[in-house]
Amino acid sequence: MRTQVAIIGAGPAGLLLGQLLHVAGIDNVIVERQTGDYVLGRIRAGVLEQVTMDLLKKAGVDARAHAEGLPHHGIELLFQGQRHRIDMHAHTHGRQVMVYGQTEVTRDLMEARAAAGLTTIYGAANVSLHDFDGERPRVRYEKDGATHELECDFIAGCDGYHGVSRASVPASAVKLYEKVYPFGWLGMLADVPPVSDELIYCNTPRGFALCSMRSRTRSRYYVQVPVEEKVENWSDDAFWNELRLRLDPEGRERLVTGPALEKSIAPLRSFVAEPMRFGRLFLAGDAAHIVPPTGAKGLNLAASDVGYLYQALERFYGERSSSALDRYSDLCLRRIWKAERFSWWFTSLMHRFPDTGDFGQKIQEAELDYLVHSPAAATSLSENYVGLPLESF
Ligand code: FAS
Ligand code: PHB
Repeated sequence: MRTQVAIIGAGPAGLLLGQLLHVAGIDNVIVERQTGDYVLGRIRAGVLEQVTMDLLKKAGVDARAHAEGLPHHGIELLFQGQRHRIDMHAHTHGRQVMVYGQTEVTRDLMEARAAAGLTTIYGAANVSLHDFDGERPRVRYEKDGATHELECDFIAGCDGYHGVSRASVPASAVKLYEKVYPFGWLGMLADVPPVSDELIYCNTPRGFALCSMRSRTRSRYYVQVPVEEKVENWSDDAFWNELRLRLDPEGRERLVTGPALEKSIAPLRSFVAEPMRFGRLFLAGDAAHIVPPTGAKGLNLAASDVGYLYQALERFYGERSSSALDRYSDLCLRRIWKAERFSWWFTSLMHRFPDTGDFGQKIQEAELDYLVHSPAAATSLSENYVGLPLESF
């Protein structure tokens, strides 16, 4: 089989790239090791930046996000038992975020891809990448008891943190930066109305908590737990009781509980692989970087990588120019490192660390107090949270 761009991974990065390339008239095949249902079953992100919404529109898949998503103009910070609203819309002269689950983004992209009759190989085993340092890269995989080979011009490694793409690059050719946090997020998804109209980020003596949502009838909550914690140790009641202890009186009053649709623990890390291009292999999304979810950047960074990559490939096929491809990695990394900084800063501000101590707690509270009373500080948080603009090639 032959295609112009072989995409490894059918998560949001791979699917969005495939759709944008299709719209640009560039043939592509996606090779995914799981089933489509497995990919849809992973509960992850919930907040889309305007940059991501713009890319979904360009891909022709933003209709349901606009119809069912919730535009949000602000967030609340809860600390010392008090809630404070950050009016991000005002601080960014009208920008907003869209609350719409990654699962739904993935579903919309999968349906658009199927409707366009594009090829997605699900259940591909032992995927391997070959000759991406030359002019004729190839992807091999096993399916239905046979080994298949996909010839292509380029490979897009959209296969996440544990994927094969980054692992196929010689260790000497890539520099890794990593910070692992000493805690995780225990997440709960339930068909109960959200405790508030906007997201609430909580800094409490018991640790961080986040009140989020997927719709007006489906809520997503997180509590910080020790990194060694096991999800089987947490009954639904134990989760709801812990969340109550981290909420303010109004939140406790309004909290509606119910059975978990999904409950899982996500570890937190900051990670970047540099560069993101190796000959004719381009990394995008979690294959190249991970952020702690505090700043809601993971999915959005995957989208912006793909936004840059599709434009660069469109220039290559349209103008036979490699100039944008040559700048891909630098442009992505400038946006990635700003998002890494914001996500690290917001995580450091909102969580209890083993060495936070009394002095560290006072410093966190002083910074939070400064944030909610200084327009300059609130503007800085707001412009990073709603998403920094994409640069031009
Ligand atoms: P993904 O990991 O989503 O997709 C990679 C795809 O590649 C997968 O389908 C995988 O099966 C496939 N693959 C892997 N190896 C392969 C191989 N060898 N061959 C073929 N296919 C292969 N971000 C937020 O913004 N907010 C959040 O709250 C949030 N919560 C998260 C919770 C968890 C538990 C995790 C793991 C991540 C979370 N993220 C969150 C980040 C997450 O949303 C990612 O940023 C997003 O999924 C990135 O999308 P992709 O880069 O497509 O990677
Ligand atoms: C979510 O709804 O899953 C979510 C929202 C905001 C975050 C992290 C996760 O910062």
